[in-house]
Amino acid sequence: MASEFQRRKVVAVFDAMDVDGDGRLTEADFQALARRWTAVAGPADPERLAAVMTGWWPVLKSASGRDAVSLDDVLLVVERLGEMADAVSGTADAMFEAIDLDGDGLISRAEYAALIQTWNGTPAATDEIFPRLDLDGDGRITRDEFRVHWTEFWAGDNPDAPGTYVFGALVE
Ligand SMILES: [Ca+2]
Ligand SMILES: [Ca+2]
Ligand SMILES: [Ca+2]
Repeated sequence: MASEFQRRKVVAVFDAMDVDGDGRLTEADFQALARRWTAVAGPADPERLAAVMTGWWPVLKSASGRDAVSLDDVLLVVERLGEMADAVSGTADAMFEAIDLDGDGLISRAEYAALIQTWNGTPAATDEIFPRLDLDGDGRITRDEFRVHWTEFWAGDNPDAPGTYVFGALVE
């Protein structure tokens, strides 16, 4: 069973992904997220960004076996993620490539802020979160740092872990 804390994290992300607010995730939600991302991404290749965001959909669809995915479906998938370490780190790498808008192999503050704006639909403060994710304090998030946070978010159960905040301050 997912813990209460994991459930709260998943609820927050589910609500962000459910762009049309009908309580189910469908392909249309991911297309809407992809449009939002390309709108805030500046000069980055819009097709590449859209491919990453809409790429979530077939994964969720096949993991849940449904055409419209409910919160409970997502929770069932998340419960199995602890045994799917390779899949989790694969999605971490795909997301990293998309967040790294200028392709320099690092996530800057501005690139992270663009991700959070996509996720929330509005600009949101990231000044307090970014330093927590930047484990070595060099002002950039490396691929290895991101992989640690991403895995913690999806498969971990520690409210104090920096990875809890990888999608912004969704969990209060
Ligand atoms: Ca929806
Ligand atoms: Ca970059
Ligand atoms: Ca760093």
